[in-house]
Formats: sequence, structure tokens, C-alpha cells
Amino acid sequence: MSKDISRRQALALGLAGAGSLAVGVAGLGARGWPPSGTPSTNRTEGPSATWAEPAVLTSAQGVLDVELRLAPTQVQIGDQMATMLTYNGTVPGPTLHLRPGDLLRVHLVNDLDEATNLHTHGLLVSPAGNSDNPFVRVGPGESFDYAIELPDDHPQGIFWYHPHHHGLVADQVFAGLYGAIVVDDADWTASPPRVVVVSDTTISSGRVAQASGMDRMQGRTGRTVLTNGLISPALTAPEGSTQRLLVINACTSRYLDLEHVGHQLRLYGLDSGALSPPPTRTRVVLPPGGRADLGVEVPAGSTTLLAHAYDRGAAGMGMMGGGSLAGSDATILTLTTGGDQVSSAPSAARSAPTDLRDAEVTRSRTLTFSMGMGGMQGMQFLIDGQAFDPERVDQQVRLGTVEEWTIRNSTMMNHPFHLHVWPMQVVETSGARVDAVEVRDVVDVPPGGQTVVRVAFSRYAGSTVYHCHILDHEDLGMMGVIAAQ
Ligand SMILES: [Cu+2]
Repeated sequence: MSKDISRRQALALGLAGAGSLAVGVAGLGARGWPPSGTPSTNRTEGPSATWAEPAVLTSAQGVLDVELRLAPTQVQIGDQMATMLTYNGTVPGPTLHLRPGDLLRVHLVNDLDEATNLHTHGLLVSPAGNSDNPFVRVGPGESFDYAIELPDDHPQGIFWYHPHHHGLVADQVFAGLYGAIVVDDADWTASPPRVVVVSDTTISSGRVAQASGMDRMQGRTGRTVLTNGLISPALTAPEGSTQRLLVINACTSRYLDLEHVGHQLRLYGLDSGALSPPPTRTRVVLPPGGRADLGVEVPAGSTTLLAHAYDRGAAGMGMMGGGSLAGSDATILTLTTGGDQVSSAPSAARSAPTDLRDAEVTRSRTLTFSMGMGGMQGMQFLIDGQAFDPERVDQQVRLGTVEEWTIRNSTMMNHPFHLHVWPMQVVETSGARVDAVEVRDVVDVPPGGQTVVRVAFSRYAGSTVYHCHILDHEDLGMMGVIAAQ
């Protein structure tokens, strides 16, 4: 099975006049493509980069067979060149476009000088063997063949991939290792959705900045916010059209509090869960790891999709001097009118998730995020008083049952809770019952608060993990093992 280079990849590689897609020199030769100042028909005034998206690799006859090669690569970030870590030479890596029932084969080649592996975040697939197995270790110079089988009834939606080797996850994601996965049985030829991979990083002297101990404790926040590897790119679309944006929060710690300034957002889905009928919202908050399937109407003139500063609490316990983690505003993209590229609404065939509120709950559990003093790191990040141990099973669940989990947070900062493989339906947040059927794979747990979810443990036997998706916290131990049988 050869790799399918799609029309959109051709577009992304220059036929559309892309101005400053972050493309690795390794991928396109050493001439530094594209040259800065390339004239382009849809370039806007001011500092905005021209819109571009990662290359799209689409499955054919039920299979997508790809090689993902991880390597340090020179990429262009804004006006400067920087050495980042890439999949196949670009930040982000290629978008994997799959259909329900597909087989995804990934030949992962590790040309880094440290271990890594691959997590397909949000996919409802087996965690065992060479599927979405977070315990796999792919050492430097090694390769690994993943085979990830999507069930025929896999929800359509937006997912992503990134490394999940415990201890190095934050470093590797912050350095550029992430890419989109879209499960969608629509034909993208005529009116594709827009893939919007948001990440952040800090470049210093041409390199990705190292995190300090304090950065790790707070959850590092990059000074530069990237949209498809670009700084505040300008997306051009016909006035009056609705653009469908598939937004991924690939930031290591940053929450995205999204607003289409002065306008409403149509919310087609959150994480893997379609919302039916899609509501409108003024703001949509995505914790790290979260995704939104958004419709934005294109008004006359120029508008902005903004991520507002989001207060995620205070890292310190007084003496640590952590201070408030209020963050800063960031322009994700600007929308300007022009062109004729339409983007259709999601397929009406997408089914809404099953409502678990009426399900029989077999078992209830409480899991608590906490912090404590001790260890080499100074501050420990814990779940139920324990740091991650891959040899210890923390939660044993029975397949075919529905459980209710209360996730508590005894610390002073937010922790986004992520469970692999099985989606969570949020039933209570900050003491209030949730009316809509909101199915997510990352749920925020506010400081001193709790979030209650229900989970149907269906189909897949095996062990996997749950953790805080502030990836520094995960690396510092805020992760547990769940075994299903
Ligand atoms: Cu956390």
C-alpha cells in the first residue's frame, strides 16, 4: 500500500502559494523553503502568515500505511529558523485521514537520541500489543510497527497523535511532535474541513528552550503559540460562508479559551463526541489534549479567532513562589474574506453518542489529584497519593460495565484528566449536573473541585493509563494504570 499524497498535500506544498508553512529542511532540501517574502495572492497586511495545513495522508481500501520518522529538524518559526523535533520533517506532522473500520499501520522510526513511542489520542481502539499501547518503548535508532484497527462503528471526529513515553512526553510534544488524526467518511475533495493544530513552544537561540523545575511544576507554557506551525496565520474564505475548523489543543499545558471575536461559534463536536443538534457558543474552552469541531461564519472584513488568557490556578504552595498561571491572549488565526474555498458541515450521518445517564452503574470510584513534598524532584504529582508505577494496576475494571468516576482535585491548579481508550460522559462539573450529552476524553478538574464522569468499559481488554494532560505533571508521576478484562 503506497502512501496517498492527496490534492490537499499538493496544495500545502506550494501550489496554493503558501507563504510560510513550517517545513523541515530535511523534508524539502536545504534551500530553506519557502523563501521569505514569497508573493502570494491571499497574503494579508500586517504580520500574519498565509494559511497552510499539514500534508494529509488518506486511507484507501480500508488501510492507511504510513511511515512516521522522528528526527531533529530545522524548521521556520515566524522569521527565524529553529531546531525542533518533527514527524516526517514538519511541524505539525502529517494529518492522518481515516474512516471508521480502517486499519492504521504506522512504521515508527526513531531517529531521536532518546526513547519515544506513539499514542493515538482519543481513538477507541485496543491498548494491547502493537495497537495504542502506551507501554511500548521505541529506543533511539529503533523502529516499531503499529497496527491500529478502528471498529466499524468508530465515532467520526477529530483526534491526534503524539509521543507517550513516560518522563519525556512534555519535552517531546513541546519540541514539535504532534499531528492530527481525523476520522470522517466524507469526501474532502470538494469542500474539506480546516485542520487547526494549535501548539505552543519557546524558541531561544534557535533551539527549543529547556524547562526549569518551576516550569515543570507549573506545566510549561510556550511564549509562541503556533497554528499549523505558523504564527497567527490568515485564513481566507468567502464572505457569508461557514468554515469548519477542526481544532486540536496540542499545547503542553496551555488551555485554549476560544472566541471568534464578536461572533458565535457553532459547536459540532467536542473530542470524539458529536453534538446534535450543534449548539452555538460564545466561548469554547479546550484543555490540553482537547479538540473542538467548530463552525465559524465568515463576516465581511477581518475577524479573529482568539484564545483568551485562561487562569488555571496557582502552582505554588506559598513557599514555592508559583504565583498565578493566568497565561496570555493569543491569536489563533485571522479570518479574511476572499477566494472560493468552501468547507462543508460535518456529515449528518454522524451519530450522537449514547447517553449513559440512564445506564445502570456497576461501580463508583473516586480518584484524587494531589501534590506532595518529597523525592528527587522536590514536588511530587500524584493520583490517590501515588506516583505512576507501570508495574502496578491502580484500577481493575470489568468489560461490559458502566462506572461512575468522581475525579477530585485537592491542589490549587487545574488538572485536565485524560483516560485512554474509553470516552467519558461528563455528568457533573463544579457541583452542577450537565444537561447535554457531553462525551470527552479530557475533562478539566478545577482547583479544589471535582468532575463526575460515566464510562462504558466496552470491547477492549488490556492495560492502559489515565493521567493529567498537563504533560509535565504526567511526566512527574500524575498517571495511573487501568486494566480491563
Ligand atoms: Cu496536572
